[in-house]
Amino acid sequence: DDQTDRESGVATKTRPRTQRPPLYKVLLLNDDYTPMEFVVHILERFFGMTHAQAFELMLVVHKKGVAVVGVFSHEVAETKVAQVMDFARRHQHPLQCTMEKE
Ligand code: NFA
Repeated sequence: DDQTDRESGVATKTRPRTQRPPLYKVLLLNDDYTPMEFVVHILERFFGMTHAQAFELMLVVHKKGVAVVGVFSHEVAETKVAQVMDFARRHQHPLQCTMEKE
């Protein structure tokens, strides 16, 4: 991390770039059929939100069409999406959950 100028011999500090793994946004999409309370339950169960937090975010998705419900590593984001999609399918709701690189 110390760089020495070849001509002057002056040492200067360069900041070593720290590698951080990419993060992924998990998105929840609105639809006309999934019950509001089911969405609230998903946000509590898989995203660790309180009932109040979950209700508030469900309303954002309902009103805006989509919202970020969390930001995770690729592996964790994939797991969250799979858990939501599987739970929705098992309850025969059309709820959609996707992920995208931040
Ligand atoms: N729009 C749905 C309804 O009115 C509720 C909903 C919210 C669905 C967020 C999906 C995501 N029942």
